[in-house]
Amino acid sequence: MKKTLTKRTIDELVDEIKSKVELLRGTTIENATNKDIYYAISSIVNEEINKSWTQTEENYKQKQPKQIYYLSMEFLIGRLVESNLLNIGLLKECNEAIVKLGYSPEDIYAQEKDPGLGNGGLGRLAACFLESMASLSYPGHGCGIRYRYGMFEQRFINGHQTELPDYWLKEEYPWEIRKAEEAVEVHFGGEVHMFKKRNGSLEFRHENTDKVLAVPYDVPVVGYNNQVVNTLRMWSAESPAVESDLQTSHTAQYYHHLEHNRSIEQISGFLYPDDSSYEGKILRIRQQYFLVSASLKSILREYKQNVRRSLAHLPEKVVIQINDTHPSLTVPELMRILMDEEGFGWEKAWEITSNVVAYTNHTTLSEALEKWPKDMIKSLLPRLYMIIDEINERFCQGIWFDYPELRDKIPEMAIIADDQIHMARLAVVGSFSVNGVAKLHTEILKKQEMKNFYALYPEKFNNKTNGITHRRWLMQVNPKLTSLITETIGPRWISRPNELTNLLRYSKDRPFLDKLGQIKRANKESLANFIHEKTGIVVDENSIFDVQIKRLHEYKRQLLNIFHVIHLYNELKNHPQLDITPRTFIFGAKAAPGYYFAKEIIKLINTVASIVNHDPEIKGKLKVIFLENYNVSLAERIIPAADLSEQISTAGKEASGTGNMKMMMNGALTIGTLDGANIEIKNLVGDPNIFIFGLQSEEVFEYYRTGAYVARDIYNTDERIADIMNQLNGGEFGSQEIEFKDIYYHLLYNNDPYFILKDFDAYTETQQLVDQEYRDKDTWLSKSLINIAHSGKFSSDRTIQEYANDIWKIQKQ
Ligand code: 26V
Repeated sequence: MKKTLTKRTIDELVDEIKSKVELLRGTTIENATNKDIYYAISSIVNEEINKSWTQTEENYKQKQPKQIYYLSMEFLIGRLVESNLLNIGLLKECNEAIVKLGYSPEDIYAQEKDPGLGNGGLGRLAACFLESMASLSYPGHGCGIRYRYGMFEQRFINGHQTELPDYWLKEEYPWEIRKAEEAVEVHFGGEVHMFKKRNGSLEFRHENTDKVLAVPYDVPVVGYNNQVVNTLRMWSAESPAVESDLQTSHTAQYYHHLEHNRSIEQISGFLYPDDSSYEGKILRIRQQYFLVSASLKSILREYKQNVRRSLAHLPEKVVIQINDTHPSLTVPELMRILMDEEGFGWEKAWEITSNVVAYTNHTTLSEALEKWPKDMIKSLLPRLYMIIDEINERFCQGIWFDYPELRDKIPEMAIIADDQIHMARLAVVGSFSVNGVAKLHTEILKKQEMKNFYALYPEKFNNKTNGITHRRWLMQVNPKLTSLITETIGPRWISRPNELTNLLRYSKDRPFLDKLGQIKRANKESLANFIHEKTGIVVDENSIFDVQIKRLHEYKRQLLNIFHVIHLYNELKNHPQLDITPRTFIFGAKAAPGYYFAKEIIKLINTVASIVNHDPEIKGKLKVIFLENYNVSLAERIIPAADLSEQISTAGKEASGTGNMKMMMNGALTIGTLDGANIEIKNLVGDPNIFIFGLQSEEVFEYYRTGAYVARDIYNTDERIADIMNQLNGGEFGSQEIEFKDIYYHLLYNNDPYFILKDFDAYTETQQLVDQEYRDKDTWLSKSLINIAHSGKFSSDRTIQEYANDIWKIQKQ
């Protein structure tokens, strides 16, 4: 039986907020700060959520449906107050109540710290998936790490990125509940002893391990309008030492204890901020094992409590989806538990494990693939090493005997090779499903990156094109557009986002397009105000808002974008009368702290910005805005205001992209390469409604194979490029001298590995087309509408439905 939501009038909400402020915050409404109001509201929301949370758990206990556990080192959940209000159906009422009390909803909601527990796309995808699972009434939960420090806070000092620690737990985080009684122990190190049992079988005892206490903090995942509340369980590492341990008269021992505790707490100390280059750091592997071991223990305990059947039936009741290879120790750890603790033999344990685990691949960049030095695993996780070694032996033997045609491929398929453990290979071998995140990406996995494995296990491979939750990324961030859509086609699109295609009928409807234009305009005004507040720079709301927001990486080619800006600037300096459509280039990007070249690009963009923005000869036709500290909250401000969405990665390199979908859903047109999900966007909206340019992935691969591309030839023949390059090499930019020699030398001496110079001509030409087309307001708006109308396909509800049908085989509850 479902409990229904307590519906409130605005006046009732006002009264509740008042009384919460008094009860919880010990102050009166007259003296309440924004923070007081925020905590009062979150408490009201929590009371509402908690009823459904217990109800949902009760329901799962009784019905015992198959449960999905989404294991991820990152969950980039963003602020929760607005999305929880939206999903329980109180957002509008709450906004009005806040206004009635004389406060601003925006200021109240901004009191919440945005937890930066992820790097970018992979972590945000995990958050969208949890929200969709709850909204579709699927029993799916997240398991992650409660890092004390999230993604660093980015500041620009003289145009350089600097990193500040993000201590997001300084004030109480109202959405988490510590569940001390559900803590589990995780064991590191130690020695493995082997015994021969009487029946001749072997027994392994793992002794003298370092024990770490994993304490769960649960965050509710609220479904939309369905009273479902699932759980995101995040583990925190604590010392299991009891107090008496510290009662010692030996100072040395005392310090030793403190030191030891500190090193334990380090495990959930901070998020690693590099998302594209792998380094075999011991702390990172500790984090991974900590997540995997704690989550498995909690999953199996739950199974035993509720299902009360042999673990042989685990695959009927549990799927563990691993988000990239980061949690791939799930395979040997589950094997260990089943064999050493539950008494299964190898074959049965393997059958269970490989039917529970499913693996999602998120990148083909070789520098991001995880390979752990085998000695490191051997000393940190000796029993797991033995199991991985055995998995590897059996796997290689299996190929040798059963697939003689693949014999010569064994060195490139072996899980342990060159003294390293190849985690992607372990994940593929130990799982029943391997999926890519967009059509092209999955094809590249099958035909290139993992072709040997595809030959071996064709049935495992499948595609699940990414998606985004339209509740946060349309309804929450763009309420005006949401109302217009609902007024026009009714509210059914909210539960069936594909029905956004009903908007296509209005693609020539003047009054409708006018309203669409007014909404974009209003969103641009509010972003312009924000920009002014933050940077002091005034931007022209009639200009094209040209947006590139994503992690800074060479393959994403922010450098190509800024080359285009420099080119336009040079053109305007040489031809002051040049007729160009005014543009505001908006950037948001964090670079990994150790990624020198990415940081040079940040410095270059900031340098160009400071010159262009203050040059009177440009007459405000160009503005370059690089907003600091790009994160989920900032994305929510920028995306509804974007006219043009920059998705310009070197073809074949961006697995999917999800920012492309968010901007499309908010009516931006895409300028992009045929890469990742851009291809699927293009196939839906059609060529006239997207700006595609540049090399295709096949051509890129061909150039890598033959080495036929010579960057210097372009430098020698294209004057525009020679000019820009020479400016970087200590030349004049405006009235200033600038120097970015490393960029200059890198492009020429490393032969421009991401084809910036090669694609420059096609890119600038396509940008000229954008410039022309933007002048025809009605046609642009019509194209914008066509993009919105086709964006329903990219709701993560569709993605989750596909995971549920094809991989998880689960039913809605
Ligand atoms: C890799 C590493 C390497 C070791 C250090 C820590 C760390 C943290 C994260 C990662 C993940 C890299 C893979 C990734 O983020 N892929 C992105 O996944 C998005 C969601 O599927 C997709 O849209 C992007 O195209 C893809 O780049």
